[in-house]
Amino acid sequence: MLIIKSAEFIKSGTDETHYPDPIGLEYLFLGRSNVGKSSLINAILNRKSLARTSREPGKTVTLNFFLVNEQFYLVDAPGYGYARRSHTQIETFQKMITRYLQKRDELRRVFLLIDMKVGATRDDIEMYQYLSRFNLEMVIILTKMDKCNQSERIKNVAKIKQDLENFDIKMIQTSSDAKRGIDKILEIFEEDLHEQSSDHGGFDE
Ligand SMILES: Nc1nc2c(ncn2[C@@H]2O[C@H](COP(=O)(O)OP(=O)(O)OP(=O)(O)O)[C@@H](O)[C@H]2O)c(=O)[nH]1
Ligand SMILES: [Mg+2]
Repeated sequence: MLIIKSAEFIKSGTDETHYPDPIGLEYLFLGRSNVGKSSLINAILNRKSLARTSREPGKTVTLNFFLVNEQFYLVDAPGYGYARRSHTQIETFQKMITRYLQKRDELRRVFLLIDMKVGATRDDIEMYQYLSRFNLEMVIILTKMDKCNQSERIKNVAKIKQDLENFDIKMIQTSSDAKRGIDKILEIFEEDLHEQSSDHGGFDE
């Protein structure tokens, strides 16, 4: 499993003039406000509060770039579906994400987070459908699994698949609080890194 040797916040920004120089691999974390994006990034990186988290939704307002092992970036995004955002703020958010998805060639996967207890909201379904129009790999992360018992988990997974109208999609159940499912995400990074190095051939002497 991938070992996190270093993790640092590099910068935040809203458009390509602010993105850091690409390093080849990048992952975007998207999801409703309060779903647990920043908490998950901290759990992955094994850091208490590198990414800022809050009980108050709307904590993250820009794309925040975290450099990991000097090998890839994790990008924390603001949440959507936050009722107290104005129409203009929603539009700004949508433009920011669209631009990022169009401009950032290094984006390897989007992790779309859905609260396992709450299930897929209308906004989640719309975001999923929107992302499906891009040629990208998506992984659904179900968050806060500690809030569900075993039978709720089974029931809610089935319901979310049904709501997304996709029964084959890759879903990973996680809890940042209980540190569960994090290893599965680390495995994905490791596989991607491995694939990337074999793509480049073995003759770089
Ligand atoms: N029980 C439980 N609570 C969690 C978990 N992950 C996050 N939370 C809580 O959910 C709240 C929101 O977490 P954040 O990580 O700030 O959520 P976010 O998606 O980054 O929110 P925005 O930045 O507003 O979009 C906090 O109170 C967290 O403590 C989890 O795995 N289990
Ligand atoms: Mg956040």
